[in-house]
Amino acid sequence: GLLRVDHVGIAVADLDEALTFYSETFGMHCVHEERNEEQGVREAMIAADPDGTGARIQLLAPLRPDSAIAKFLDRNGPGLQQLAYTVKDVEAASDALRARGLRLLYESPRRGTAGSRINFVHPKDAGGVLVELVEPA
Ligand code: MC0
Repeated sequence: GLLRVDHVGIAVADLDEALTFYSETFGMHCVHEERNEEQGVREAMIAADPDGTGARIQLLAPLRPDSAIAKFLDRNGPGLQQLAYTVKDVEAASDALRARGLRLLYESPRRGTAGSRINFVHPKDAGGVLVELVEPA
């Protein structure tokens, strides 16, 4: 099952600009940054609390025009794109949701942030929310 909210993902056009905005406006700081070529994103995890162990926000910027984030930005502009939950076992969690009739986007898990394993529930099967399942490394 789901253990907790892992992060909330926000689509942005430019990662460096967004990092500056969140830092200068909200005093949030970056706890992790990477490129994920398969997902076509440059992403940064940011946190409000000084030790970075509390809730995290994932800023997601497109690497390519055909990526999921580029399409989202074209359609909606910047804003909330996904809600991610931590799970212990992403395969088991995916199977349990499939058994309840939900469509998972990937047949088997793919690589997510910081070596995690991830899958997604189709937003049309989750009340209009793109739900990500994250099994941390
Ligand atoms: C699309 N829809 C959404 C949505 N994206 N609804 C809520 N939240 C979103 N983010 C809606 C569309 O408006 C459309 O509704 C319907 O879903 C189906 O759209 P579609 O045209 O069939 O599909 P696309 O091309 O819009 O793609 C949507 C889909 C895609 C979710 C399949 O974005 C995808 O594969 N996402 C998973 C990968 C991903 O998001 N990667 C970036 C984050 P209407 O009513 O108009 O029909 S990478 C990441 O997150 C990693 C690094 C990590 O956390 O570790």
